[in-house]
Amino acid sequence: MQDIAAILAKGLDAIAAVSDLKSIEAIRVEYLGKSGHITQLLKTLGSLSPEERPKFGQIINDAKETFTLQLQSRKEALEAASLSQALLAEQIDVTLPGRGMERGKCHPVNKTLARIQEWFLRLGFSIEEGPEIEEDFYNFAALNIPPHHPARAMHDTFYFPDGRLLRTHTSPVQIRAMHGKEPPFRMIACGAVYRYDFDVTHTPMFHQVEGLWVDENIHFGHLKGILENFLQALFERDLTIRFRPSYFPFTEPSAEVDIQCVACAGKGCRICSQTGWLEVLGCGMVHPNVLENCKIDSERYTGFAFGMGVERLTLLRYAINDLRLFFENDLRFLEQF
Ligand code: 2NM
Repeated sequence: MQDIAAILAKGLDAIAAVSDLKSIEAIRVEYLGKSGHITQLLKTLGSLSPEERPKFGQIINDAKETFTLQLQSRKEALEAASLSQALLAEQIDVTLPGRGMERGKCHPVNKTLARIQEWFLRLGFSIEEGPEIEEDFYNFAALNIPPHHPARAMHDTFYFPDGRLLRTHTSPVQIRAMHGKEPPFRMIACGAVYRYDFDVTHTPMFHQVEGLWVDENIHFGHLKGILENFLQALFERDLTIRFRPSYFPFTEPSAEVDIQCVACAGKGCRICSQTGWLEVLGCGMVHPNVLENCKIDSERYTGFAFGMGVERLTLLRYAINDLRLFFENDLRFLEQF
């Protein structure tokens, strides 16, 4: 009787003292396992007389039940404590304010593009769009660029296996807009163009705006007047402009347009390579072959056209010295416009 009471008392003390789930399992094994203290007590029953056996059997079973109940409730208490500790450790405060998204800004290239578009819209030009994946006819043939012209070489043009290509300029948009229709046409075509070219001053994708005015009696004077006014509005100053003879297959005559250097006002600096001039666009009178390719009567109609690179104009407008900044999308750069 004393043994039983002592074993039970010791067991209950051990349960009360335990503070983790691993130790509680060790105690269960120590008392209730195959050779545990209480299991051993039950095994002694066989050596008792038949008269004593039920009495001691009852007492040992009561002790076992008391022990088991205590063990179970202690285990549950420890499990509950460990769960609430885990929940506390993983607690997050869902009411805290978020880290906050940084606000986007209009890209400087888009700002320049918007400004160009507004100016030409005010003059009654329409804005035309077209596909970036083009056919040879619209990108080259219709523009009087013959099959073996160097501009078609693999080194300038991204070709698809089926012979289509990424447009190298936005003129195919204008060809599509004119083809088989009757002038007058007064439009600009804006968008991404692609050339196999990548260095400090060239990226394989950039943006162009090309303009076109076709009607009866359109002449070079209209071209000069429009472009001079446009460039003065874009750069917001009374710029001096010059036209230099040039060559494009799709215009005749052709010219390149320079503005007086915006950095040194024509005195000569690094930006203008000491010339005092910056080349900003190409232009000319639309070649009669181009009009005929669009089924337009080149005896009756004439027109002028021009093209410019939006990235280049943006560099000059904001005095940015590195083209790569446009493509990195670093907010510290973009936030400045
Ligand atoms: C330029 C320079 C000169 C041009 C020609 C045409 C079209 F479709 F009407 F023939 N669009 N744009 C043109 C003319 C583009 O970019 C430097």
